[in-house]
This record gives sequence, structure tokens and C-alpha cells, in this order.
Amino acid sequence: MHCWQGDDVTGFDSDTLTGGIAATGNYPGKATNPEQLMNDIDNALRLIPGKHKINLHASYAITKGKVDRDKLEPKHFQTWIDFAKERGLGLDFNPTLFSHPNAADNLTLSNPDASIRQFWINHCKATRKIAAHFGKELGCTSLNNVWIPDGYKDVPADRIGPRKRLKDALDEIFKEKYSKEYLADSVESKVFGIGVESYTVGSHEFYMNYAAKNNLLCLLDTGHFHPTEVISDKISSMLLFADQMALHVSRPVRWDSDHVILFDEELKEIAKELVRCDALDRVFIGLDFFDASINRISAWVVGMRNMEKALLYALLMPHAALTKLQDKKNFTELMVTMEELKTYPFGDVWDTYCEMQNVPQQKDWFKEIQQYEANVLSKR
Ligand code: RNT
Ligand code: ZN
Repeated sequence: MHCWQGDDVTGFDSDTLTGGIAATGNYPGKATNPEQLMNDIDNALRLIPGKHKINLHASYAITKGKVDRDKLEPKHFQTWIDFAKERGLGLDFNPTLFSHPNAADNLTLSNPDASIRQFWINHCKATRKIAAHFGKELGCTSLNNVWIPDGYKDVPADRIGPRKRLKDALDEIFKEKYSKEYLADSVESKVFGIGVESYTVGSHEFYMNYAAKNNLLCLLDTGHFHPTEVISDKISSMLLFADQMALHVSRPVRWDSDHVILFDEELKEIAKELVRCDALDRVFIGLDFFDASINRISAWVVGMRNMEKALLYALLMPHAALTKLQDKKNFTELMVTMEELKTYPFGDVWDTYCEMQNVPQQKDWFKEIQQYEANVLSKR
């Protein structure tokens, strides 16, 4: 569960969102402080079955007075650790290389200015230390994911220079080794961002190679590829060459718009791949959407329940039988069976699971959100 759906990716150390990403809409009730955000997370979690981790960004540090991002320490996340411990949650983490004066021109780890590069290197090192601390404290491996906004609006004169600087910066960031039990490191690529349309330093080729060579996890965000490209088709290839990988499940609509994930074909296909590849314990599944045009808690609940629905749906498919039909080149029966399976009574299984997990069934959960909106959100 990504904390940033609750406050439109604002965080607690700035009030603007930069980095070529945007949360659009002005639905009332946004969380503006740690207490509100934690309350909202609690209210969402009551309506979502299963066990969870909360995914934090460094910009959600809870500090007394200003602490710049290169100076962050585990103690600045103690409130979150306590929050997670009390609820049996894990924590994942992300350095925040946007919404900061040193990232104003969308150049961070690839910045030609060595002192700005160093600031961000120090920040990323600090977040690895914090994430490893989460892993140790909570007894649950923490994923620290590096995403940077770096790129250029227009045709660059030099493509390899910024990538070389990024490569060197990452080498420095990942020099220190932590126990795999506590920390997993991933890198997230992107094809373009707003204002960074012509060239992205951290492209997919860059990070896929960097991750493979340095034994890191490659993170695929569903919205970070060309519009007709899907990540469901990439998972099997990645898993043949790496033990683990990570996902940001999102929904691009014409561009990397970070819409709430729906129970749609691509989500089901992603989940089917994770199950078919027997990879449920090798893939970190993170969600990454931020819709400010609807009730934010509802956005979390819809998206998270949909990811779980997709996993359950995939677990119910007769994969071995379908594979046999494919291998026997019986494509007629394969199509017939796949199409019939689509209308099997999946909803009954999902409802039973919700009942077993003590969370509301079907649309019943929405009443609770409406009440919370009337009693709490509308008064903010
Ligand atoms: C941006 C990336 C990145 C962010 C979050 C807030 O395009 O997807 O993962 O959305 O870290
Ligand atoms: Zn992402």
C-alpha cells in the first residue's frame, strides 16, 4: 500500500509536487499531516483483506524541525515503525528525488553539478540505511526503490554523458552491502515525464542492464512503457535472469497518468504471470497510483482489492491444463476454455475470501467510507 495516494504525493517536507509527475483533481479531505494520513491508512486497511506492507517515501519523514533529505536517519521514521509494528505491517521505502530545490530542474543523480549529485547520492545512501533498519525492526525485508525524474524536455546534445554520471552515482550508492534479509534494492525506469519528453536518463535499457550486472532488482512500473507495450509480457523474461524483481502496478490512460488500477485484462494478465511463473515469493508487488479527483481512501481500497482479486483469479485458473492444450497445439480448445473461464463464478470465491478475512463483502465497504467522509474528511 503506497502511502502517497493519501495526500497526492505531497509528503511532509514540501507542498508542491515536481519531477514530471502530477496528481490531478481537487477532491476534498486530503491528508495534510502524519496523524491524518495514518488515520486514513487505518480506515482503508479495515476494508482490505490480507496482510500488507506500507510503502513510504523519504518525504514522509516525521521530524521535529527541518531535516534535509541528505541527513535523514532511521529515527526520523520511528513513528512509522511503531505504526507498522502495532499493526503487523511491513514497510517498503523510496528515496525522494523530486519536490525539492535540488531537483528543481529535474536533474538529480545525473546533474552535471557534482555537489548536487553528491547531495542526492547521500540521500539515497541514507534511505538504504533506513530501509535496512525497517527490515531488521519489523522482521520483514524492506524494498528500497530508486526512481529519479532526470531527463530533458528537448533533444539532448549528449545522451551518454548523463547516463555515465547516473551509473557512477549508483555505483557509489550501492557500494555498501546490507543483509539481504533486511534490504532489497531496486531501480525503476521510465520512458518520459511531463517536461521531460525527449530523453529520460534512467531508461528501461539503462536500468535493466544496471540491475542485471549489479544483482539488484529491476522494478517495472506498468505506466512507464510505450502505450501499447505491456509489462505482463516482460515478467517471464525478467524472472529467467534474476531471482527477484519488483512491480509498480499502476494504470496509464494514454500516458503515465497513474489512474487507480481496475480489475481489467492487463491486471489479470500480470497476476496470471506471477502465478504461472511460480513467482509470488520472488516479486515485490507495489501499487503506484494517485488520483486526487475521487475519495482518496476509496481509491486505495478499490486498487488494493483489485490487485488481490487479480491474484485470487489467477490462482483459480487451471494453468497446467491450459499449458497442455498449448503444447499439444490444440489452439481451438485453448481459446474455448479460456473464454468459458472468464464467466465462471469468481465473485463467489472472492466474497467468501472477504468473509473469511472479516472484511466487508461486495460494495458494503463503501458505506464505511461514506461515513468516514461525512464524519472526518469533510471537516478537514
Ligand atoms: C514516477 C514513478 C515513481 C513515483 C512514486 C511516487 O513516475 O512511478 O515510482 O510515482 O515514487
Ligand atoms: Zn512507479
